[in-house]
Amino acid sequence: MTMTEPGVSPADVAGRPALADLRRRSIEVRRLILQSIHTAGAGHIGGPLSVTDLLVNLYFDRMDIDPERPDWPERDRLILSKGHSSIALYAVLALRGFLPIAELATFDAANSRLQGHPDMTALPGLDMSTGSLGQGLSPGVGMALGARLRGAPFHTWVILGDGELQEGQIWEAAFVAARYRLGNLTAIVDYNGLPQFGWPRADGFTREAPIEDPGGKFRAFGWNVVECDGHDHAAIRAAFDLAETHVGQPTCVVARTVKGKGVSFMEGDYLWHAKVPTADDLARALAELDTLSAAEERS
Ligand SMILES: Cc1ncc(C[n+]2csc(CCOP(=O)(O)OP(=O)(O)O)c2C)c(N)n1
Repeated sequence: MTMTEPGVSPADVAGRPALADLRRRSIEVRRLILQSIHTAGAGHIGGPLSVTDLLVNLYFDRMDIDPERPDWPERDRLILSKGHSSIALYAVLALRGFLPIAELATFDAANSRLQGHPDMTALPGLDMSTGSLGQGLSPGVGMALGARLRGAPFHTWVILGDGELQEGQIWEAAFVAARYRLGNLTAIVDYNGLPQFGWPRADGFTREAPIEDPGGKFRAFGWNVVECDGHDHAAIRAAFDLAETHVGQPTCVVARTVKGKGVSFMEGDYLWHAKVPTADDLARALAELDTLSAAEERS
């Protein structure tokens, strides 16, 4: 397994956004997630905060996309297979210019383009409708195969939850992707170790990680595997560089993450999987992000 660690990867790279800019974007996205869920009075929160840095890195540093032409045939594709984390994707798309930031206030409302799970028929910029876990890697295989058949240069990225890896369809798709040697396909596992529930036991539920060693399992299916800290933009950048340039095999990036990342009282607490912050929770959470922001400005 290739490991990327903070400090090992190149830091700021000519022609690419500064890492500090990516970190600032991540803080802004986390603010928007918290505010939107509070306003909606509904939504998942731990998973979106977990996947934030991965999405920011993809949309601000990696993917070849154009907000003016969301249906541009040559654009890179992104499938958020863990679709319950939609608010993180909406916030990133808004900051990237695909929709007005103010529209985030409609999250999860009737007739909004921003439903609790992504609806590609409602919002330009979404490459796949998701929400029923386990189904996102299969269309990713189809897109990557289609790109090869058309001779199109785009790369397909699919974000999976580690709880989601318990779905059998993921492994059917993993098998086929390796068979077709889809080097233009990357699966990113948001490896936070916490799903919604644990496994039932006589004395209640365990809180064990839903799946052990996802990298080893993808490797056994014939994939190239890279591991990184999923909250360190330099490490994510280095891992995505390796994934995008690898040929002859699809790559799985196992990104070690923390559910609820960025808000101390939500981090690593499964109860924040889908809980709405009260006004007091929101104020405390935003104050923590302000402190992070101030530290970032000083550094
Ligand atoms: C097929 C299916 N079963 C159950 C659910 C309900 N559900 C939504 S999120 C979730 C837990 C997902 O855990 P994980 O993939 O680890 O995501 P994360 O921890 O990053 O939020 C479940 C069971 C669903 N959306 N789809």
